[in-house]
Amino acid sequence: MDPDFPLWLRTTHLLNFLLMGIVLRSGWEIISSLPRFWWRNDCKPGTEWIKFTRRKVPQEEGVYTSLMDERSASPLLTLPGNKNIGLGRHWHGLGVTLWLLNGLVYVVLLFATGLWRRIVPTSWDVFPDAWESLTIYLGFGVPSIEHFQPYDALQMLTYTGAVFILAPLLILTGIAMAPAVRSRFPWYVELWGGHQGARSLHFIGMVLMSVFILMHIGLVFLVHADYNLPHMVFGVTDTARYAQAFTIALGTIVAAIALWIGLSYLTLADRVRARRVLVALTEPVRILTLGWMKPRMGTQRTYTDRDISEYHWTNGLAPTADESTEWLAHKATGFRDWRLEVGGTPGGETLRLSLDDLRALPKTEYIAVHSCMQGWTATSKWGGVRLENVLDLLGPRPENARYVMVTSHGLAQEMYDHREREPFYAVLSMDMVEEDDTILAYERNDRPLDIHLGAPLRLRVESNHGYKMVKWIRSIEWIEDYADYGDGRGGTREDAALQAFNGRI
Ligand SMILES: Nc1nc2c(c(=O)[nH]1)N[C@H]1C(S)=C(S)[C@@H](COP(=O)(O)O)O[C@H]1N2
Ligand SMILES: [Mo]
Repeated sequence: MDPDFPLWLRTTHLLNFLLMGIVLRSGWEIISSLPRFWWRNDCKPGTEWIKFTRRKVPQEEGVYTSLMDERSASPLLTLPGNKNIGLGRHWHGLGVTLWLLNGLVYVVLLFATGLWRRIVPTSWDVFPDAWESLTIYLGFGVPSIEHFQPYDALQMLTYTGAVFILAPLLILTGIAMAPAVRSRFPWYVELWGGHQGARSLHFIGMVLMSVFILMHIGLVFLVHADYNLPHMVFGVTDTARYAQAFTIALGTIVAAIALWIGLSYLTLADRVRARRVLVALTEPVRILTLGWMKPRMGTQRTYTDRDISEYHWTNGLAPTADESTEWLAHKATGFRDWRLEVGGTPGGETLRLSLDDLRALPKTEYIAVHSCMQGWTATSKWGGVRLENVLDLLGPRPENARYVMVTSHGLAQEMYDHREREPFYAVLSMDMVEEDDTILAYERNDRPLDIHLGAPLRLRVESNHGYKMVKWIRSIEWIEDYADYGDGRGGTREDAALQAFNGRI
C-alpha cells in the first residue's frame, strides 16, 4: 500500500525544519547587529516602531555609528552569535538558498502528485469549518478524528497561509533589501514601502512564521498524536507504531537543536575558515542572481528631491589625531591643499588631483538610497565624477591591473579579533568599477560633502551595500590582486568583520 505521506514529502518536511532553524537563527544574528525597526527610510532616531536595545541614538549626526549599536547575542540563540554579522549573513544566504531549493522541490511535487488538494482549500466551507475547529480549541477541546482527512479546515488554512503567503512574503521582502535589486529596480523596493518597509515586513513575517512553527510542533504532539506522529514519520496511520514514531520525532527535534547550536560553535571555532567555506558556497548564487543587474540611478525617476532624508546615519567617524594628522590639517584649511593620489601601477606615474581638478571632469548626479548591510538606510543626492573617468587619466588600463583599491585617511572601526586597526580600504572588481553609478562623490544634496560623511571625497557604488563606499579617500590605485593587501579579502569590512567581497546583497 502506498503511504499517505510519500517519502519525498517526509524528507522535504524534515529538511525544511532543519533549514528553517538555520535561516531563523542567522536572521536573529542580523537583527542583533542593529536591533531597531522603522517604516521611515531615513531611520531617524526615535522613530523606531520596535527595538530590542535600550541604547539611545543621539539626534546629532556623526557622533554615533551603527557599529556601536551592535549587540552581542548568545550562540545558543543566534548563528553564529557573539557579534558576527558577516558570518551571520553568510549563513543566512546559504540557509535561504537551500531552503528555497528544498521548497521548490516540495511545491513542484505537491502539484505534480495532486497532493496539493489536501492543504489548499477549494471550498468556501473551509472558513466556517475552521471557525468550528477554532472554537473547539479555545474551549480546550480537540476536534474529533473525523475532522482530519488528513487535515482539518483550520490546518488547511494555516498550512496554505504558511506555504503560499508567508513564505513568499519573506522571499519577496528579502530580495527587496539587496542594493543590487534596488539600484536596478527601485520601483520594486517602493512596492514594499521602501527598504525599511521591506525590512519591517520581513521581520513581521519572521515572527508569524516562528509562531506558526511553534504552534505546529506543539499541536502535533497534543492533538491526536497517535495518529499524526506515525503519519509524519512512517507515512501511514499505524497507531500501533505510535511509541516508535514518538521517540523518533522527539529524538529528531533534540538532534536538530544540537545541530543548530553545534553550527554556531563550529563557526566560532575558526571564523576565518568558516568565512572561506561559506563565501565559496554563496558567491556563485550572488553572481548568478545579482551579477547581471546594473544600477541606473542616473536615469530612474522613482526617487526624487522629496525623498531626500533629513537624517543620515553614520558608520565610521571622521579620522582623529591618532588616525591621520594629515587629514585633520587638510580639514583645517578647507581641503585647499588636499590631493587625491591616483596611480599604483608598478613603475607607472602617480597623479595628484585637487578637488578643482575633479570638479573640472564631467559630473554625474543622482538621487539614491544608501543601505548599510546592518539594516539602516538614507536617501541623498550625490554628485561627483565617475571613477572610470579618473582612472582614464592614467592612460590605458595596465595589462596586469584587475582591481581598483580605494584607501581612506581613516582606520577601521574595530577588527573582529581586536588586533590593531588597519587603514580603511575597499577593493572593487572591474564590473563594479564600470557601473555608471560608481562615482567619487564630492557633493551631497548640492553641498560639499559633510565632514562625517566622508569629506572631501567618498566612494559611491550603488549596486553594493555601504561597506564598499570608502569615506575620507586618500588614494585610488590599480592592483593586480587583493590577496596582497590587508588580510587579503579585498576590503576592511571583509577583513574586520568577515563580510563578503561582493556587497550586492
Ligand atoms: N573610511 C571609512 N569609510 C567607510 C566606513 C568606515 O568605517 N570608514 N564605513 C563604511 C560603512 S560600513 C558604511 S554603511 C558607510 C556609511 O556611510 P555614512 O557614514 O556616510 O552614512 O561608510 C562606509 N565607508
Ligand atoms: Mo555599513
